[in-house]
Amino acid sequence: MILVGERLNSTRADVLDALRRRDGKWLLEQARRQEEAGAQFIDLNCAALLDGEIGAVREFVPLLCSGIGVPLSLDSPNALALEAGLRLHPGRPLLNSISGESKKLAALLPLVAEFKPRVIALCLDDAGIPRRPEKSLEIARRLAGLLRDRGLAPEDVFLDPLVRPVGVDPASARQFLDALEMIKTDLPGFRTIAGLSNVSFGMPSRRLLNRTFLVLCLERGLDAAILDPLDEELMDALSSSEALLGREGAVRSFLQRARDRKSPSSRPDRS
Ligand code: THG
Repeated sequence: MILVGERLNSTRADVLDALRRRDGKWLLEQARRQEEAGAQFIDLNCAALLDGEIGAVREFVPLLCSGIGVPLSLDSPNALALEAGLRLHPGRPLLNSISGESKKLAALLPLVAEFKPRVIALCLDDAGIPRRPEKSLEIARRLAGLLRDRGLAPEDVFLDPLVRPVGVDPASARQFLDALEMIKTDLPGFRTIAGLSNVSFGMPSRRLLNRTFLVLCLERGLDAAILDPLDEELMDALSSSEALLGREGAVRSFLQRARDRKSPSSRPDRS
């Protein structure tokens, strides 16, 4: 499972505060902790700063990139903020996100062709987030084709079927899982991703719902997740599910996790 650390999101009060204070030290520390916990990308969303977003991207993308060993996931609804991030990011970030909306495609496809980032493609279009899994697949196919035509390899494309809150529509998680399975079957080689916590908006026991949803997604073959890697119960659910599903290297990782828990300060050596 490819993990995208979600903590540096300006919807969180502590992150918004740090961005406003221009506290690069705090932001970098959050990024490092997520990398240490296993995140392969660090999501950075500064959108809640509104007019200040692009300035924050220009300041913190270089700072974070110089202090961590993994690329960023540039997360914004604003194409200009994404472009600012792409221009300043060394190596290949994850562009979060493009979608089937015509305005997004017009603004972002040229940037994809120019920078060749890895890309999260949201399965929604000008009509919104589909309810029917067949419609999600249709959008996924179209986006997969457009991104391939811009020079991306399938493994650089993360298709996100977008889960809606289960409190709004009890069928939403099931529809997401069905869309996920159809995409996995129809578009082999492409990757799939989920932002788990959308499923639990407005509900109690959100972390329980999020981690149970992760297990269901794993069973259908989910490749990547945007999550909080510092959530130990979530990471336990991930580790045990991957071991039980026989994913490559997962039993060994599960055993390592159990050993680390017993002796958190002294990691056993490999002899
Ligand atoms: N798909 C893609 N990108 C995404 C999402 C997605 N980016 C944003 C979001 N969904 C995933 N990221 C986050 C980041 C932080 C939080 C949730 C999702 C978070 N939420 C707090 C909580 O759940 O308790 C509430 C925020 C607060 O502190 O007020 O921290 O689906 N491609």
